[in-house]
Amino acid sequence: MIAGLAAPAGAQQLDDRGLFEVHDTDTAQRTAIAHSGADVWGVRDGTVTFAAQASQAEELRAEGLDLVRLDDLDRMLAERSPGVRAAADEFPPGDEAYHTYTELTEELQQTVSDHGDIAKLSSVGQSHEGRDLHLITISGNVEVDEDEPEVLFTCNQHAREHLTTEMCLRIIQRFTDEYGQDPTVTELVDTREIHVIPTVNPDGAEYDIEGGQYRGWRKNRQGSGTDLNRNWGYQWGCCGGSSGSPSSETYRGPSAFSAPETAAVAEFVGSRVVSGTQQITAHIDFHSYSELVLWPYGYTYDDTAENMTPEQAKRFQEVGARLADSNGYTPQQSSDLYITDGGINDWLWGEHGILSFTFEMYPATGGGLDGFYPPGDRIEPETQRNDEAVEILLTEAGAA
Ligand code: 0X9
Ligand code: CA
Ligand code: ZN
Repeated sequence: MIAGLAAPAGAQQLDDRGLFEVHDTDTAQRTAIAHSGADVWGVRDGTVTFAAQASQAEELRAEGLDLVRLDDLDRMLAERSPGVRAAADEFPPGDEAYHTYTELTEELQQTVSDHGDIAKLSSVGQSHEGRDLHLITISGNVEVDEDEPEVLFTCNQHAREHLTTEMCLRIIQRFTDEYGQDPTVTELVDTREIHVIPTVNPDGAEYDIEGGQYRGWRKNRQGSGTDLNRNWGYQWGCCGGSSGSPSSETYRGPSAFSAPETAAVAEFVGSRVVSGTQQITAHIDFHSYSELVLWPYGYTYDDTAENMTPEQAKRFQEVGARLADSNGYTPQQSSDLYITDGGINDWLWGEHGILSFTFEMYPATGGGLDGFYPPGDRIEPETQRNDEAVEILLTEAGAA
């Protein structure tokens, strides 16, 4: 892997950008905001928080939206990262509990060295800059592909959503350290194969922290960046839920799976089709923020569509409600937020029939940069908050 790459010249800067809110939006207005090229940070109770250039803000105002300008983005980023870091690639003071890519790698290696009977470390491929896309698999007799329901957890498709990497890491630590201690954990490890990919976008995550202050970076590091969660190959680019412009924060890439990161995860998922049957039955993709439980489809407002019968839509609603009940998030179909096409849930469900959810983690409302950069002391309570939801999903994977 290539560590500590300097920012390429011409990388998109965040200058000139402001943070905005619009209150009391409906779904069509939120889709319009997302479609304008603005960078939607969070949505809660009809209030949308987003970053936009002055020109984008003007266009949205011209469309009749009532924008409130909260702050200057550059000023906020500078203020959020005070003090001196221990190392160029370290998180800033107060956030050291977050794992850099190097620290994450060491933690995963330690886990398999401590728990080699139930945990296996591999890689689904390399990122654009050549970092391994780590995969940890946890199961009793982990070296044997037993006939057990498989479950996938993915984190950190979006670079700046560092809390999600910690969420995947908690799942890994909990289902290894508590094995043989906690009866529920033991039972689930013995009867499932649990796959965890703690960072789908390691290049973006490193880029976000290595510049001396947080960059608020979202995409991968291929060219001016592809939004990985618009690059999946089901109804890719179909419906105004992504952008064809490389400078956009929701750039879908030149073709589905043009990003090595999505292509590698997709290939791994494809490799789990054994004798014509997809072994993975359930999945959560962790994002931040807004405290939501979301399910497909994202590309259409319709509850039912091709490969989504009324019974299947009902199952998503029912399981989604139970997940949300356990963590206090708000459950809804993904497109109730705004239209997204090329998202991971749509591909995992539409192509592979995997019961696939997105969790938008803490906080409910950002208002500022703490939305993406909660202080390090929030990691434990906000990842622990999802322990029960993870158990529910693992249990549900056996009922698919
Ligand atoms: O827009 C996104 O990709 C996700 N929100 S975020 O603020 N973390 O960027 C929401 C994705 C939900 N949509 C689908 N799963 N289709
Ligand atoms: Ca097993
Ligand atoms: Zn995200």
